Amino acid sequence: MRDHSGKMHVSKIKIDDFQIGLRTKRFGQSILFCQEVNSTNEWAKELAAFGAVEGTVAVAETQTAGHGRLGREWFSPKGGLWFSIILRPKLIAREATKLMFTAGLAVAEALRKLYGLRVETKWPNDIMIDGRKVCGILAEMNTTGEAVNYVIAGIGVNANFEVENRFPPELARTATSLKAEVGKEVNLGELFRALIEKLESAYDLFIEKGFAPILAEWKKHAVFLRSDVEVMVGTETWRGVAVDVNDDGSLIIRLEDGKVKHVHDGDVSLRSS
Ligand code: BT5
Repeated sequence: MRDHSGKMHVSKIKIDDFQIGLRTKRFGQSILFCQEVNSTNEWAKELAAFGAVEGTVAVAETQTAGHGRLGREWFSPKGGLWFSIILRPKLIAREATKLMFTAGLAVAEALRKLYGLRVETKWPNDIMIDGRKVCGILAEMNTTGEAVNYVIAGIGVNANFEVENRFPPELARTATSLKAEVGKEVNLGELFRALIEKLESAYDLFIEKGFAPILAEWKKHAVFLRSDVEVMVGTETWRGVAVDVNDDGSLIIRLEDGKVKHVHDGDVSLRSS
């Protein structure tokens, strides 16, 4: 297999496992693999700019510069599932963040169904198991004026590695992997196919019926709701109760002084009482 930089590598990913038996109409009909890339989101942006069709997926075995929101580092060792999918929704820019919830719902449902785990959604883009992050989602868009040209939905799942061996200690305390939660290595091809199938069905639901049914399902997995939380927004920290997620995707918190605040971007952590 030839990687993104043109070098030949033998991959641990079994490519056929990813594609054969995939029950989708558009998503994953075209899949590009490489052993190592800076970021599958950056790679997918290039593919989208060259006209790659909706549903095209870029997968890598490792990322050297995987990133999260605000350019934060995303650790992407071998054994994880790191991929990005190109979406071309007819949306205006401010609607595109709803795709992050759509993808989050798809991931939570796929992991629940495959492994029977109590998988949770946490605002805005985290997938958690027992309070630890197992997956992060990054939606990045390209626009002309208000119109969205394409959205790259990047999904990173800690699959077959031990976080204790691969992550710095403070991150190992807040992260987990499927291997740790399931008690054995998972089949990456089966996981990928389940994720892509759920992503297509959730995306189609969003496009046909709008955000309401997605958000309603997403909230069913959102264990952090009605809990005491701390929300970091830039350098500010807000404390209160996470009351709800609004239909524009913002988090509604009731602050300790009783005032209600809508937060559009930030990081939530649960406060132990
Ligand atoms: C995210 O950002 O959670 C989005 C992560 C998206 C990663 C995928 S992998 C495929 C595609 N290619 C990319 O380059 N990105 C996407 P955010 O909410 O900003 O969270 C980032 C924070 O999560 C970091 O600051 C760390 O604290 C923590 N973190 C980093 N790597 C992690 C990991 N592998 N597992 C759990 N937590 C991690």
